[in-house]
Amino acid sequence: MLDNFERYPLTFGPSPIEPLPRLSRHLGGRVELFAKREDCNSGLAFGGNKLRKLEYIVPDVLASGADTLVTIGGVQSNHTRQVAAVAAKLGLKCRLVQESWVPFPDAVYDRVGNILLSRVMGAEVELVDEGFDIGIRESWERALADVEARGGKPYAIPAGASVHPLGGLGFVGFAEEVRAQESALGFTFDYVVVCTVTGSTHAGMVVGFARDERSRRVIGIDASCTPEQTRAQVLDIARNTAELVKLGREITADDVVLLEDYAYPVYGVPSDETNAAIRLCASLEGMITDPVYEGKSMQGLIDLVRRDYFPAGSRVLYAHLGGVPAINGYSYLYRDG
Ligand code: 5PA
Repeated sequence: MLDNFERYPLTFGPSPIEPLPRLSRHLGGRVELFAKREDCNSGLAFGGNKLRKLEYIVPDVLASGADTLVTIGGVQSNHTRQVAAVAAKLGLKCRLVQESWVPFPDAVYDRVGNILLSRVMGAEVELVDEGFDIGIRESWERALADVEARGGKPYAIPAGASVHPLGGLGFVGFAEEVRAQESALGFTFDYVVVCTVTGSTHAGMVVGFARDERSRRVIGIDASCTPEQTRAQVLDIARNTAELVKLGREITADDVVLLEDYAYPVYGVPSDETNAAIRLCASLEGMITDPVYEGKSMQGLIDLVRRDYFPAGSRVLYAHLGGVPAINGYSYLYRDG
């Protein structure tokens, strides 16, 4: 589906799929759980889902002649960290707008984890006192104008690289990659579970899995806590991406499954149930998930298995999208494990 698009490799190659036998057994053994490890997909600053998206955006960056990547996220954004790594790798400058999306009081929240890594990689970090919103932000537009005013040539990457016209392609590729891995494994997955916030990860999967009519088998777990906006953005990106790759059929609201039950209390703050899921998965599988994104989709996965959402015998693929560095910003929560 992606043969006509240029790709600049930033990842190691296909990310591994591994079984989660102890977690599967612990949850009753009726379904078989697997993880696709996008969290260790690259040597660039710990990797993650944005690198897969950026592989299809970098050719456009290089063609544009820009000298500065400009993007936006919360203080502990994984996306901004991955953009900083790509800028370093390409020899470009990087300007990051980091807004106060998460009302979290940890004393070192703006010093450790992702933001620390971005600073070490040489990005110019600007802290802005604005709340959570996945839309286009004034602060980001100001940063773009500022780079220009200083004589630079900015390249604009929106939050999560999502509403960029090429933002959905990377996870169309994810579906193609899963299909190839399925033929090597000798079976297919019945469901894919994915964390959804700015939308292009989920949207790319919807389009990629539409090819074998599995869009509705992609179970999005909302972590934005603004699910209406997230659902609309997933649908929008999926429609545009389907057109771009000439899917040959319309994507409709029916293709997008987004569960809203796990994002509480608010974006970026884990509930007791999220923390229990993080601890359970870590202690049974040694697989770490974070309190903002993957902990919430892990909570969703565990709850759905317990509630028999997946028919007995199902094989369920959990897309682990990365994000672990942020856990350092939550040190007080996990001081006793
Ligand atoms: C993020 C996003 P989408 O934004 O493509 O829906 O992906 C959700 C997601 N898991 C899931 C992890 C680890 C993520 O980092 N992160 C954002 C960030 O600024 O880091 C874009 C919000």
